[in-house]
Amino acid sequence: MSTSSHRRLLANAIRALAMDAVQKANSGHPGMPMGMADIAEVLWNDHLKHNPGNPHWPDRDRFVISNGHGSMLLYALLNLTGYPLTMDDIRGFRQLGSHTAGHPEHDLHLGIETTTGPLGQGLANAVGMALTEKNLAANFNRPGHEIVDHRTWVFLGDGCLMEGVSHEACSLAGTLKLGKLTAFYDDNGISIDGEVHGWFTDDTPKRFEAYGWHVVRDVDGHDPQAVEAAIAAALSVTDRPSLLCCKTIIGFGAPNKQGTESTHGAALGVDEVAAARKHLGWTSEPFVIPDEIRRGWDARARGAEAEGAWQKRFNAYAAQFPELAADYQRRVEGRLPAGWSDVVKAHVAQAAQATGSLATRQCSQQSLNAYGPGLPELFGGSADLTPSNNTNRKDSKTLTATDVSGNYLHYGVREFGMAAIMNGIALHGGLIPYGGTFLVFSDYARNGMRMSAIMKQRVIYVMTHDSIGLGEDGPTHQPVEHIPSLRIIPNMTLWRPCDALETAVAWSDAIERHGPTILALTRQAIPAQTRSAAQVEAVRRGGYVLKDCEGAPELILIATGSEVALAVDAAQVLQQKGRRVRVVSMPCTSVFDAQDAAYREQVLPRAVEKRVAIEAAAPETWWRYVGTRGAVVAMHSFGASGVGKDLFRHFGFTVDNVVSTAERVLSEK
Ligand SMILES: Cc1ncc(C[n+]2csc(CCOP(=O)(O)OP(=O)(O)O)c2C)c(N)n1
Ligand SMILES: [Mg+2]
Repeated sequence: MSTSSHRRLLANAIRALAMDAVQKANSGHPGMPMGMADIAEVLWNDHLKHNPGNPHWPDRDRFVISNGHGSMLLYALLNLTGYPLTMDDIRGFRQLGSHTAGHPEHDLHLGIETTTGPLGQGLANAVGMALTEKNLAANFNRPGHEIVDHRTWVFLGDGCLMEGVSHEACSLAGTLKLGKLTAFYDDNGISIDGEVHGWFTDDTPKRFEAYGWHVVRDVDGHDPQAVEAAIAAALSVTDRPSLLCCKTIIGFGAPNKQGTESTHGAALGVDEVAAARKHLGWTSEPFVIPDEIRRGWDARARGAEAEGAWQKRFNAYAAQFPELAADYQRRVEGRLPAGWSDVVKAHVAQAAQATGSLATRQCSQQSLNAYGPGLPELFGGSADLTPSNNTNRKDSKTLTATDVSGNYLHYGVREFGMAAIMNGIALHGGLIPYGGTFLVFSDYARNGMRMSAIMKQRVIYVMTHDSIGLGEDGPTHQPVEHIPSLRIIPNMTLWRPCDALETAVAWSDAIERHGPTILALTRQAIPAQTRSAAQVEAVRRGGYVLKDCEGAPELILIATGSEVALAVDAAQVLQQKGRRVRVVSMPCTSVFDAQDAAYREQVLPRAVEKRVAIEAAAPETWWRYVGTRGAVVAMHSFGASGVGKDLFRHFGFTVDNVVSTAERVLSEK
């Protein structure tokens, strides 16, 4: 334990680095790091369990800055405690190619746990991390062998609490009694527009108490002893998450600007930086940390010791429970079990035999039943649509506050919270999360889905009721623009399978992929297609020839999901009329795009310029496949309330319309 004045000195190192880096970049947010420095100093020096020498240590505490504009706080902490984040990295704050991006970008090698910046989501990520810890502990720990035993700490600001997602995530965290989650609220009374009392007057402590949290009020965030006491209180309450409401002064130490919004998101200015140096008694040059202060922060020896002690305990555990230990190691490293590819092969072979009609949401459930039992890390859930999304499987066991060992979470009606919590689960490691809702409500979840994509996390979105085909619920529930708009998110993989086989392949691809996947699935039954062995094999390429003609085709129909059968029927009519027509099923455009040029040319020969794409969604993403001489049978308006079959007819998804569209395309010069 250090004395108060020494502690202040240590905290001032964060303040100096933050104001200097922001000043050098002439861009960034000095206010939060300067305001939360004292809290961070106590947490990191006295409580955080981590090893700068190994940011991958699976039993490390997780630390998340949800008010991610305060990224310089994290970079300063990582540098000072001994992670391989150098002073050059800090000098390069916010510059292209540096590791010190404007907002933290997930980079575990440096100890950056998650990408934050969209306010509120870091808090939800932390909920997912704490939940995962609790679940893994319940499944892996044995009496006397607590090999999973770490905490999740999260910093957040007024903005995080104003955001609705904080409600979704924290309400669920309270219900699930995530006792090892501790949140530090930077209660500085300031957001960008000024003093928050004009737009944020919630009684935050009462709000969190109502969620079932343990709340410590009125902590002086600049008094290390008060912070210490608040943390001690949090540690003593094990059956509820804790919110420590810390009163701070934004920009603490900048004598003329502290306490005002002017410190939030702009460089302090040369004069104010100089004044702050004087005010804080900080005499070092920019980007120079005196040795004594560096020693005070250096956590490498302590970290190595902590991990070494854990490793010893883990070795004892492994000696007694070798299978559990091997499974734990496999899962935290994100490796699939031995024999996984055999499981996929068997299920795919079975799905290839499917006949008759089935909704792809039901096909999806069959795949879950095939893949789930051998994959204990497959962690399901739904935003209160389990019977509609068919996300439960025969080995599903509901996770509850009293039995957290389950592999299925009822997220409640919280689509955004579910997405952001799943990101936290995936980031933590040890579980592969999937969660269901209606595709139309991807809008609610969307920024969380985008964050999965930015961070390339293995999160699987099971999104059913994927078109007007859902029927009577009407236009509020019928996705139109969703499929194309989700397809264009970089790193996002969207599969829209047409039957059991394509669904089986889509699921295996999602589980194997390092990045997020959306499975767009039908509510209504659609017929199984028949395929040759080569075609079965080709599904994993994202697009393939499903029906071909004698000789070179003069026209190609391209379809996905529920429209594949329509394309097949239309092709048959066209063939009967003497036309040479090929049908391409394209369940996943991005996977198809990633195939080699020769394969793509084989499926969609450049010479065949007459093409018609058919998809019950907005047409935009198909023009690049059909070209200017092609056409798209698509949705050009919102849907309507009615029987699904009637809607397909009404909106032109009929054999007649596809045939006449194809004939028009063929007739055009
Ligand atoms: C979802 C989202 N909306 C808006 C922003 C832009 N923004 C960044 S910080 C901020 C104000 C945050 O206030 P507070 O959390 O109190 O931070 P402080 O100024 O106290 O550091 C806003 C609106 C954002 N990053 N994320
Ligand atoms: Mg604030």
